[in-house]
Amino acid sequence: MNKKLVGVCGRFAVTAVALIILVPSAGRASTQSGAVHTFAVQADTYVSANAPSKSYGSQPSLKVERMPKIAYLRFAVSGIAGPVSGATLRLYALRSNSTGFDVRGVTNNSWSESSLNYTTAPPAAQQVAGSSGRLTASAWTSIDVSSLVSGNGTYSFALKSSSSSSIVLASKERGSATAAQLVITEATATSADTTPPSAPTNLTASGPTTNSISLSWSASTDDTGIAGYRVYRDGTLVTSTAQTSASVSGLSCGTSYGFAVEAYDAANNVSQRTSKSASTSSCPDTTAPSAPTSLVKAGSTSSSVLMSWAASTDNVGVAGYTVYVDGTRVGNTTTSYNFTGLACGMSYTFGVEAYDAAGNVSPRTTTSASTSPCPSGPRTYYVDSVGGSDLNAGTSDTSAWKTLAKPNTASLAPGDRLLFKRGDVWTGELRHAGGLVRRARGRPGGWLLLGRGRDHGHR
Ligand SMILES: [Ca+2]
Ligand SMILES: [Ca+2]
Ligand SMILES: [Ca+2]
Repeated sequence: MNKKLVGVCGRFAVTAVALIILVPSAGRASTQSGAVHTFAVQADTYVSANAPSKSYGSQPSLKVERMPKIAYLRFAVSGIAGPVSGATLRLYALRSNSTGFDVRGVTNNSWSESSLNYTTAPPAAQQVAGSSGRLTASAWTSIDVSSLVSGNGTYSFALKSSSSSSIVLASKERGSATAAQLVITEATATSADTTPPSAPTNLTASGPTTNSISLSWSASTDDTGIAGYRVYRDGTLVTSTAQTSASVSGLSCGTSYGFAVEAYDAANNVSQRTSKSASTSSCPDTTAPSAPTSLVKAGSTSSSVLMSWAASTDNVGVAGYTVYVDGTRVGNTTTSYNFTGLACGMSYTFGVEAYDAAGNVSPRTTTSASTSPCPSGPRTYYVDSVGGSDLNAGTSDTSAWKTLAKPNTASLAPGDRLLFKRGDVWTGELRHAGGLVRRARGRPGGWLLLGRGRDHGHR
């Protein structure tokens, strides 16, 4: 096959200098709007019914007439980026002709100009794509074949005529300056934009939940306008939007992700990506603390019990303990609690639960313990105006009361005794529950015993 292809579109050789003058606007499609591409014919020949087995592919001319003689031309179209707005077949007439020829499409592109003859010629379409009209000798004629050319690909055309005299056109063997051409114009709107948008800025992640994060960013700019944005999560496209924000869902709790956003325009020119890392909210705590252990009585009085226990553990952290006495909640604390207001000599069931900040509660640990026995027999109280204190319990010489106010208001039972430090001085009356204390007598150990409780034994 003779493939002496002379392409003007971005790959013309020195032999095509003359064509630059003929088609000055030829250039690269991707950088011009309404770019024009000119393609030199790839193969051309004609067939004749007078010599059905003869091939004319190497002849310097193409002949067309009613007899019939039919010319075939083939073009290879490439480098068209966008839609085609127009296609023109150009042929150089060597003789004038008043009738001219019609152009039809040929779907079979596998023919060879060196072997094509009338017998083997592929059929031409019934539909006429365009007509040349009158031909002038030594001049170009142009036929609109836009209906046959849609973009890149191979195209074959058949030229037929009702003229009784031969139409004679230049074939490529006559020279590249007069060889047939197919001139294709790209649509303007979609051929112009090769400039990508600017990268989105100020990418911000906000409002994290356990499974979603909101993203927002400042709009990109573009010479022809932003068509939209694509959002990526760890490099995987997750959504496209025309807005400048997006919510990415389906995430895992307590996890860091790398997000990126890019802008694109109508021609799908894509900006650089802007990225940002962000984490979802921490996973919810649904695990309860362990039950407290080693719950024991650490001390007691006749009206209180001090309980202590070993700390519970938790996947996040123990926030506190709830304590119970005989099933009644009485308060929160750390790893000990002093239960007060109890009756003397009684057994109680003490319980404790651990809880965490999410409100998960451990099983309750319980144990029984008793208050100290109830006091029995007469009680003795001490009053010391020098070394005592009314904040003391008054039940021993080292915890003596100080003033008369305490013995005057103390709840005394029959047989109870009040001991006053010998040598001390008190001002005022010593009274108790309506009756004066009457008797006093000395006693070893430096204390003065005053009276007997039976003198005012009512309560
Ligand atoms: Ca030829
Ligand atoms: Ca653009
Ligand atoms: Ca927990």
